[in-house]
Amino acid sequence: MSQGNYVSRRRFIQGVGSAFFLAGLQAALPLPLWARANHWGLDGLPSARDRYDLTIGYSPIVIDGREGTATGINGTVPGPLVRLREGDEVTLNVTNALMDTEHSSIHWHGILVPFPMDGVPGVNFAGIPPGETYSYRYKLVQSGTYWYHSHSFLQEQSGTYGPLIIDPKDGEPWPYDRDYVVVLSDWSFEKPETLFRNLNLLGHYYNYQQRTLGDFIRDIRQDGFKETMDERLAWGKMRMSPVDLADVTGAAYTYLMNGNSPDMNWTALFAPGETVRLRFINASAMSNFDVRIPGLDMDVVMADGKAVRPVTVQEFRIGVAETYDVLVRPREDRPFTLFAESIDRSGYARGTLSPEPGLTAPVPLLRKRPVRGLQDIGMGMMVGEMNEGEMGGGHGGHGGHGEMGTKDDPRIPGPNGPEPFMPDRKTSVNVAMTIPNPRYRLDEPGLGLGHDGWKVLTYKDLTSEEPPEYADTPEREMTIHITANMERYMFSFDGMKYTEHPGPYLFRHNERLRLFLVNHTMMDHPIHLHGMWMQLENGADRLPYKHTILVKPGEVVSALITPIEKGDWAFHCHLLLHMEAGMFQVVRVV
Ligand SMILES: [Cu+2]
Repeated sequence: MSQGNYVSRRRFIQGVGSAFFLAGLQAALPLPLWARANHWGLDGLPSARDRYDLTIGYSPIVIDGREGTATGINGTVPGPLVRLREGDEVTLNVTNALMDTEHSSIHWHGILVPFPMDGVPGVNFAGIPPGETYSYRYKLVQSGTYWYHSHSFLQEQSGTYGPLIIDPKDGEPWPYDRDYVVVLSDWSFEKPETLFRNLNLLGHYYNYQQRTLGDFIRDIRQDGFKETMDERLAWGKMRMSPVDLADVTGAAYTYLMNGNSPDMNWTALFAPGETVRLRFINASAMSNFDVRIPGLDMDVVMADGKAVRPVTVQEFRIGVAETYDVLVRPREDRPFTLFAESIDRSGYARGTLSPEPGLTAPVPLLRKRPVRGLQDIGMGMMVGEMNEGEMGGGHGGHGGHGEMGTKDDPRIPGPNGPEPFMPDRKTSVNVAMTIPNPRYRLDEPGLGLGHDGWKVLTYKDLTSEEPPEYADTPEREMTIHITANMERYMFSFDGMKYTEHPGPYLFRHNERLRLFLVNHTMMDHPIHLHGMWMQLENGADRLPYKHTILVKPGEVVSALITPIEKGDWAFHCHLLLHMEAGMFQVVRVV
């Protein structure tokens, strides 16, 4: 992890120049081998290697007959399957062939590396200038299902991502017959910069399903005039709308499964009676999904690459950047639909698990779009708690009222619970509302889930399979508040956007830290910490390891962290445009 990597990089890139640029322009096959339909899974693919050469360049992409330009890797979206082996020293040479960009980069999501290998420009390296190559070298101390993506500008949205799996050195913990990678993502023919600009103009730009006058009249009939008016005024004051589950919707996106649109129908083959491992990776820029396979139980056996005690479910929510490995055992000689519905019900990614090529199973209808109530964000009718935002003098009140008070809930750890958030003059414009009494919600599957008569995974269900490595009592507690002014498309931590230079959060090397995350917004945010694990305090006897935690509206979660590597690490919301809008910070381990 010395500066030596930079020196060797300089040496390495000498003489690279235009040869790589030409390689990037080659019109390669539109899909990499691993992502094509009708193959027999990872067994039919090359085994693990310790060296990969990846070139990020403009490449054609064809979705449902329409052609666009992607920032692919080695000419495809998603990029190549990077398959590595635990314990190996690996070399990953990444070349930036995007000749008109300032820089590109690859971040190895969830992989523990020394900080100069982590790949976040401006935080732990300088980025890869056009025409140059950066050699990432590190030793793998883990195994499981992960992914990699650009951390430069909005390149991830236009295709710079791929799966990364690490074979364990001592064999897999459970037997199975087939092994498939299932990468979920969201593609738009609009340029990512256009998506971002439109949302900055109007936070609801891609939400065509706003509530209508008819809904208003129906609500008055159901709930009475005063109740309905109070609720509408409350939402208005927060400058938010109760239907904003996702900023960018199916109106702009085609949802992809291994680079295939729903109509292209990516297909995985099985023989009846086999056990099939499906490695779900949410490589979307902005889309959380609800995944199910009608007719099949799924045993969740890994979360974020780490083995968990198997949980049998019929559905799970996967936040952006999370991974879940499931085992399924189809006995019948018939096809099954792999269905990943976007959480706002505006579209889906779809594929088929089939005993032979060319078969399809019924595709479920999209469910009704859920509407958030104020209770769903932990607000109740506490209209007085809303910050006036742009008035400049907002006082997020922190009255002691509230039946669901944090201090009274024994499931929230620590003697005091999370610290309250007090926006001041500097931060109030960035913060549309504060939640005075954040709630424990780890036993809830998420809005719109759990009412269909089948079991949906919750974070409470996750128990690590690994023996505890660290103490479960923290030496120190800190709270980070997730804040936003959605209408103005401002996203921040503790009311400060990254561009406002709030200064890094300080973690101590090898300390045992309890980090509270409090979500003061009405959206789910997948919060990702680089360089170290977060062990979610969900009451399990062995806390599950997470690199990304999907934090629900009005929720407080806590995680125990041991910062094992000194250096600067990124900490951010993994909704790409939220990160771009300011929900990003540096964690400095000293
Ligand atoms: Cu976010």
